[in-house]
Amino acid sequence: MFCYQCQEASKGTGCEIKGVCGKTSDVANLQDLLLFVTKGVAWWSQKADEAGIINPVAEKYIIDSMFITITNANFDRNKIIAQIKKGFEVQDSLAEKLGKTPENTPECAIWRTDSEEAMEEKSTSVGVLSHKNEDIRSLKELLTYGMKGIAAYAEHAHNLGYHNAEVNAFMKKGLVATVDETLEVDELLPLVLECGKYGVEVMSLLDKANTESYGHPEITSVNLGVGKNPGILVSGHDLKDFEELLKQTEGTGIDIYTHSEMLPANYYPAFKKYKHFIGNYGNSWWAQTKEFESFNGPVLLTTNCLVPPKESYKERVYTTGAAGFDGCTHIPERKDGQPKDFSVLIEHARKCQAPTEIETGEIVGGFAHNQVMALADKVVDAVKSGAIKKFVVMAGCDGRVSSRSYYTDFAQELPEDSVILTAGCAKYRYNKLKLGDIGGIPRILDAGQCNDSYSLAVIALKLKEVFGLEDINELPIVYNIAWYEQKAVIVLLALLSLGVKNIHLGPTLPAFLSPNVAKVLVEQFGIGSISTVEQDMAEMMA
Ligand code: FS2
Ligand code: SF4
Repeated sequence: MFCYQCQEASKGTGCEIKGVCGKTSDVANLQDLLLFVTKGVAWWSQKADEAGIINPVAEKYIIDSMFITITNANFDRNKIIAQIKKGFEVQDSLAEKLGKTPENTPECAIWRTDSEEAMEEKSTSVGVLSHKNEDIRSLKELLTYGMKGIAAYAEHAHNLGYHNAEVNAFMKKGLVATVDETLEVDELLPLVLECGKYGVEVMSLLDKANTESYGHPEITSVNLGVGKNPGILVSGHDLKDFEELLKQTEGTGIDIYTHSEMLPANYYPAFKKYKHFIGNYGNSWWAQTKEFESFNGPVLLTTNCLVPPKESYKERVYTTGAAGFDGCTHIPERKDGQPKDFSVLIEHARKCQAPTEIETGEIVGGFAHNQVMALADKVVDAVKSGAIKKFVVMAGCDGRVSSRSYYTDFAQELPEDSVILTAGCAKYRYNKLKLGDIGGIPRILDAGQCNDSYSLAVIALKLKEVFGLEDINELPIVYNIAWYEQKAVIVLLALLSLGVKNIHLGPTLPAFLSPNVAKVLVEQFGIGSISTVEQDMAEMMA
């Protein structure tokens, strides 16, 4: 195996024996093969588009398969093998519709086997290192990881009935580009930036899907304590799953709590009306090995954010959608427009004790674009009067490494006339600090999940308009972003495509950036790493 797609890549270069995330070598290789087959599906699907053949099954397959390979999503070998086989079927059906095999068909579009052994063998030769030139490899992987992020957001939007044909078309174009051996660095770079543009598109689509389905997030005090009933804890990012579970548990005596990236579900008007929705339990994804234990009840992983569960609570872990783990019960997909059936979790919860309280109190969030715009006058006045001197975007991811305490220290050391804009799980490094407010505006404004970084961009663009500025970089906004997995890659590319410059990215720069590609990002966009809190503070607050 060789994988370097996340921030915790072993030794800062790549995992080669087993993933730091817990992914085994065979699963990592099979995920590479799944990507290979998915590229074949993209190739056939593009040909079908050219011939005017509509192929939504292929488009959904591409989204699902890419999502499955995101860090901490799916560790289930059998599920990945089944998805590879499904890919062969999708390819065959497109080939049949097209009638003949076109010339220059790439290997990923014709390779087939039924044998697991042959899959294992093939899987070792189609991974990251199959690209020999390190700059080409770097750009193709950067593009691939950006598209994995797009796939995740497209999947959530799809679940709510929202699609964007241009985003789907770009996914195919991007995937096909990764198997085009003739492309040079100067042709791949624009594709990476185009990926960022579609990142903005897909986040906008998901924002529309979420807000039209569940209302605009609003200022909310989220309870951190627990009730007396047994509960179900929901993690991951999928709001449709969350809604269906809320409906199915109403009146059952089972309470619902959010974990990690599901926290922003507390901000949506449509979910607040459920009395058995108690609040948020715990912290960001990596704290789950302790917090799932003390929760005592079943846990539903709707997407990535799964850490291989300990035996002590594994039988309480359920997966659905792109998530999967060998030995954990998987809740099947919706069929014929019917909701998913969560009754097995409900029955399980009935036999469990109520959660053990690990903290009390409240945190405040819900500052997505609509809510911030409702406060626009206040915010603009505070900037004009000098009460707010800087906005600091500290969006992105949290992770296990101890050096991420940098973000807690940075938040704590910020001058009192600065406001943090956040989204994603990075916030857990500082969202329970008492940073106070500026004239009633909290100093930490949480827009929501990682995809709600879109809200931060909307807010920035609106402020640019209000202040009559030419360039988004003239705003008193600085960016100190933390990354961990591939959704953060698309958020970063999206910000670059909007023209944002001088983003600080930490805790370390991606291992998949070759020195030359990193140099381009530094020269063209001013991307920088982080150093010490003192030094970065002096630079960013200047
Ligand atoms: Fe947390 Fe980072 Fe959300 Fe992941 S914000 S680790 O990309 O999907 O979460
Ligand atoms: Fe390693 Fe991250 Fe890949 Fe897991 S996802 S194998 S931790 S680089």
